[in-house]
Amino acid sequence: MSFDKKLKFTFGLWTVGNVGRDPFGEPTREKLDHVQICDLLGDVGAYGVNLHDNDLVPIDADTPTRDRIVKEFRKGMKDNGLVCPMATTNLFSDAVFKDGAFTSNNAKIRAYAIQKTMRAMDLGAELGAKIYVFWGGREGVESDATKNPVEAIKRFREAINFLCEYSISQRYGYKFAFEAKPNEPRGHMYFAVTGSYLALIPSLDHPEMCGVNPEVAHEHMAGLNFVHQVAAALEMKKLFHIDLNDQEFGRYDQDFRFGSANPKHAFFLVKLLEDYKYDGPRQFDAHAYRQSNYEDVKEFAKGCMRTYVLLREKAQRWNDDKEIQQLLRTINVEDQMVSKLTKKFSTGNAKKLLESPLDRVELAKAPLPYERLDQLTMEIIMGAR
Ligand code: GLT
Ligand code: MN
Ligand code: MN
Repeated sequence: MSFDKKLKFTFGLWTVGNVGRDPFGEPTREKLDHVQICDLLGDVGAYGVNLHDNDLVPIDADTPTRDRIVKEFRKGMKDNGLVCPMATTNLFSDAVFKDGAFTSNNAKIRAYAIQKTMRAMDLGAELGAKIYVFWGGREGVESDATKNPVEAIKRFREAINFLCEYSISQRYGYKFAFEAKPNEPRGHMYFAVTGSYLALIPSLDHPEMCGVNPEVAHEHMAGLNFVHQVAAALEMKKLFHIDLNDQEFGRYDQDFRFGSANPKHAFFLVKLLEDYKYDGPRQFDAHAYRQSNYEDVKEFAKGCMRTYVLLREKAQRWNDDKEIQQLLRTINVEDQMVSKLTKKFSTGNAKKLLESPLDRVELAKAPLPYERLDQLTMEIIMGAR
């Protein structure tokens, strides 16, 4: 099986390598090593593989061990035609990060988190990664008695400014992509939604290097419309990476196969990415059901990619549909005269606008056949059109 490389379908080592552990149960699958995971991704026709430092190199590995593992992994990637577009740091598993990494109350832990990230950036650069993701898994609190939230933002900014300079000084050419999540594993996490990072970025020393990595599940957990979060990032030219998966609204972090829980949202997401020609990696940050064996894990991985491709075809069908296009012309009412006035403020335009005869009763009569439009959309999604 192979998928269009231009779509840049990637999986983290931690996704197809997930062993089925959850807070209530032990693993249900044997652990695969890094080369076996490359083989699995090669089999299913993926474009690339991403990693946290410790998905590949154990936290306590000495240098010869690290170098051996990296060499094996590079061979595994090469043998399977895989690239590594993105790398990141595990700043959440080890006990040292139990109260945060960049936002820890302890200056030495903050320094260790930065040091660990510098080493992980070296590793990523060695593997060819150009995108560096920051998911602040432990950056938060259970009780606001324990940490000053204003200080936390300042500490986070300081760490990122430092690491931007590190990337520049090493000529790594990284783009940083921040990933938001509202809660889990912390009771409350800072930078809860993608918009929080979009607001932080202009306050950084190198805003041009920084963007976001939104994840479907993370915004759905908060009951938000993911498509709108991604649209904001796209419009601001800040969509540097994306984590595709699925999630029932209001539940724990489920990381389901892409499109498996909310196909209608997934359709609009794919349509948005395709209409706006997003050309970064499409990472599936998801894992197979705990019941699956590795044969079924492959079905899971192929399913993520296949669903994306199918929804992409449906988005094209939607764009080509004559009746839909006719409806779009009906609902989007253009008027050159007034648009000229509202495009940019001037005292002249303001005066003319105040004098314009805009009859609210007449305007309210314009037809909005949204039921028809949405039904046609559903018929396309359901394959009836
Ligand atoms: C972890 C998390 C993901 C993040 C990964 C990057 S790790 O699996 O749930 O959403 O993208 O750190
Ligand atoms: Mn993610
Ligand atoms: Mn998730």
